[in-house]
Amino acid sequence: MNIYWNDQHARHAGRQEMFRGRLVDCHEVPQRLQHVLDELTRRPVGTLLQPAADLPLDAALRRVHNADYLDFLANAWNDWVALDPLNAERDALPSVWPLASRHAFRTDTPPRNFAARLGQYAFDSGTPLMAGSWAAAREGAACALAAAQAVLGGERMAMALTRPPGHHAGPNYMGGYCFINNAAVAAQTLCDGGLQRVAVLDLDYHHGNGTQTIFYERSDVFTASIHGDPRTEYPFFLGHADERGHGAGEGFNLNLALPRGSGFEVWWATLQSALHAVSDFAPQALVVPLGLDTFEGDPISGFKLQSPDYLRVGQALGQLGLPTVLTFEGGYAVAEVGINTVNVLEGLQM
Ligand code: SP5
Ligand code: ZN
Repeated sequence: MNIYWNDQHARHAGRQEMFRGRLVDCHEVPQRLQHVLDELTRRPVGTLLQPAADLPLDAALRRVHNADYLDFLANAWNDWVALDPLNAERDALPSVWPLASRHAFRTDTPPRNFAARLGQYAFDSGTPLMAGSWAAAREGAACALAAAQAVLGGERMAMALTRPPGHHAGPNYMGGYCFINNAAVAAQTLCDGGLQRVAVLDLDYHHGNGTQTIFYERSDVFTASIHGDPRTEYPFFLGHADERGHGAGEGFNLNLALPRGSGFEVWWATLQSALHAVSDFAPQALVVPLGLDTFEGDPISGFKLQSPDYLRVGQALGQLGLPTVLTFEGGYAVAEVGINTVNVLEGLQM
């Protein structure tokens, strides 16, 4: 299996995120990816590669994100520092938003103030943006593009080992530690490479809201997500069972929400339902946004999977027999995230 890893990832290392009225240390840290690399050295289940420098990355990004949002990201750090030179020492976090409410705030009058623009393009205050965030996110997306191209070229499996993660990023917004939706880049690349039907099966603890939104009106990309019930779990405002797609996409989105505290038995049964739905769609390829925050030791999540369970998860995915691209999403039990990730990759190849 080809594993494209993002050698720019550590340029994104947010310091603090807003949580319940305080700034707390970031959970999404560079050591996460380093632990996966270390485990891959111990158990070389794939070939570590870097994406080629000449990939058509900008075109691929524009296929899933709006041009104004990409421009915003590309210039965000300079704009943040221009707002106040002392900002060079601080990560950017939003603090004001155009809340959607009838006759309330307008979104058709783009503000010039950068703090307002950040609020326009970010849906939470838990996603710090810093000097290297754009470079890291871009290179991560290049990994997703390279992985999809490898699969189009005949590889059975490829992984984009990236941070920052991607599945919360929508067409024109960041949030949930995500800037560019790497799984959506991979899925769209597979479509643009000639595949008629691509399935996305999101296994992160949190609902893959960005991916759902990006493909919500499409019947060529089936999106499914198993996640903590949004009535109690982040991202709260999407991920419910009655969201089934819209227009041509009606019936092509599946949300399987489970209560906080769910263990492997119920999660596994839910995975079987998701795999049946994926098979019924008869996709030509599969994209798996792989979050390891379903682990029992995860500090911000509420499922109870154990390390050996991830071998079975990988095996079940492999048994679909589909060309498969994986992207690295959440997973904040830093010491175990390498073992759990490589367990999935090992299971996939059993
Ligand atoms: C990719 C991904 O997994 N994103 C998850 C984003 C979750 N952000 C909100 C988490 C808030 C939890 N903060 C808990 C602090 C306890 N000390
Ligand atoms: Zn997550």
